[in-house]
Amino acid sequence: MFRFMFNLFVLPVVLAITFHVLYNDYQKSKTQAPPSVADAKAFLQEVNTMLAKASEDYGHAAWLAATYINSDSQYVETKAAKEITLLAVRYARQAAKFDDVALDASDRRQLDALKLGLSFPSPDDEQQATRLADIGSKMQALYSTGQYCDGDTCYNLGQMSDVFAKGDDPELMKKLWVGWRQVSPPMRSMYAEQVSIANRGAKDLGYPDIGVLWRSKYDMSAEQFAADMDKQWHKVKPLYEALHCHVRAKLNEHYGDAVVPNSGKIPAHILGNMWAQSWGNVYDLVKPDEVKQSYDLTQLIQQADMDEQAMVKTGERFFTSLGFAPLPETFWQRSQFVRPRDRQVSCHASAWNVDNVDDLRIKMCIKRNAEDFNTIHHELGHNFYQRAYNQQPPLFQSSANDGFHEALGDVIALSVTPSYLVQIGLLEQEPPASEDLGFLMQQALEKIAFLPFGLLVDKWRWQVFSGEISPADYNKGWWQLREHYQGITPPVERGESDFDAGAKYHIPGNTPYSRYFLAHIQQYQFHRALCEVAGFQGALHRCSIYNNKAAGEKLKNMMAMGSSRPWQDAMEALTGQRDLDASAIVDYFAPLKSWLDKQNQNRQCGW
Ligand code: X8Z
Ligand code: ZN
Repeated sequence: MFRFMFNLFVLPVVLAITFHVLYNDYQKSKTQAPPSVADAKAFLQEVNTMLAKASEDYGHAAWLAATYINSDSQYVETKAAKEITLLAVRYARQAAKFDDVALDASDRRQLDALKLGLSFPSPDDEQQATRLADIGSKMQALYSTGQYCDGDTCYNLGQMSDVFAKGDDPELMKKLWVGWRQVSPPMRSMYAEQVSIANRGAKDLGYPDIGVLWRSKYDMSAEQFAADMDKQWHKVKPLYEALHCHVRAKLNEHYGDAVVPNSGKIPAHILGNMWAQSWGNVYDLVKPDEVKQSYDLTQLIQQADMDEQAMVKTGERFFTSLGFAPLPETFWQRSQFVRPRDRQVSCHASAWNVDNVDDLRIKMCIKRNAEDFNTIHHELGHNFYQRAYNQQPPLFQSSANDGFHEALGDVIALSVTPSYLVQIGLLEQEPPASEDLGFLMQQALEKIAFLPFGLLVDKWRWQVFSGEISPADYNKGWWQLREHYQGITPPVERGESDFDAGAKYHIPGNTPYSRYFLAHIQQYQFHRALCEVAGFQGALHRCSIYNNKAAGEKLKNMMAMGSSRPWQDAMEALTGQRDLDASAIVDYFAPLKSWLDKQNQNRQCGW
């Protein structure tokens, strides 16, 4: 997660007083004459100044609450969250006063950004804003401190993930799958209350519900956005179905009918991941037989004695090889790389720019494996993006759309190819082209398997926000989507005393999720364009832009735009295209798709 301006803007008391004075001044002047262009400019100036300061203050509180979870840090963070929410909501409501003023495109865009900036707006009311902040803080702490004890053996989420990654004990995986989900029933009523408060906040800003607000952030209508998501999904669905079919057959071979049936949906606890959202850990069970000497990046990292910090340094070196300046000294001093032994922290990976200038940090509990090596690149992508747009006015200090932020580091990770690993001395020699299928399979298990999950998380929320799924049906609605889109099934019966959506970080964390679906499509478009700039010829999965300054320059220029222009402009600057285009991801995986289709010839696919 990267830091979203308004999610995290905060205002200290001193500034809050100033704000009320200015607000009152503005109200008075409003009764005298209709607002002018100059009024709007003055208003934007004030908003940018106040929100920048507020965001920095909130950043420190939120960092503390995420890396030192106790009642005091939660108190400080809750207060800060309430203040920033109220500030942003009040400014956003004032923005409407300029609806009829003829502003230039940039000023108009800043006013729009102000209205759309909060993911969970509260009504302009102290009590409701306080409750909203309180619930948010409580749910996140519940999630981050969640654990499950089987007799005397207790597991935190990281330890449970290790068991899923190993995959050698289906009974234990089932136990932990159920055990982890004890974290969320206590969130259920809080979540319903939070939704109803934020829905009132969204209405006050002119949106029917929070879902419409979320879908309105993409420089097109909310309806067009939802339709575009579905359109992209339909283009990649055949690839997902082919992968699903092969993986199910192989898991069935390995675990037997009693654990994984050879038809229908795949049990969710057997795919190597707590949420069955990416399947990279089942690679060994499903890899093509003809792949003989595929390397294991986890092993390479461990054999090279790379520690956690060295993994981050390696990631940073990729960015500097493209021409980006190295991370500041404070990054190394202030980041959280490993899980501390002496306190509770949030381990879900995130990237921060606490002062919106150069106080960049990542927060992870790194494990020395390939998955976290990828995540490091993902998080550093956020950091380099944050720095690249720090010259923009605060209201434009974010990515072209939220999918861009999520795609940036992933694009770099796509360049972590065998030839790159040879270049940096992790791998001895590049495997022959005949081994490419293995590489593609590994990538597909991460990226293609993710797509339906990336799509459905917000489909569920959109329905919850609109009331189509009522609190009484939270779990039913969740599993209908999981079964329909992913073709997976819970390993044990679930009911409405469960709240399985809440056992996924982004639900208690209130982070919109469509961004990851977009990112998974976009990153292949970006990769294709950058490889072209780099003059690379050959199959896209073999391209690495490591060391290529021209590709770096192209990327940096796009990043520096922040959100100052419609995302289509940023997309065009980078790729020459103005639309999302799933043909890049489809082309990238084309050789694997042909192979999968052959494997699946005599299988009954689908669920
Ligand atoms: O949450 C993340 C990042 C932080 S923005 C680690 N991701 C999603 C997830 O873990 O569910 C990256 C991929 C999807
Ligand atoms: Zn991210």
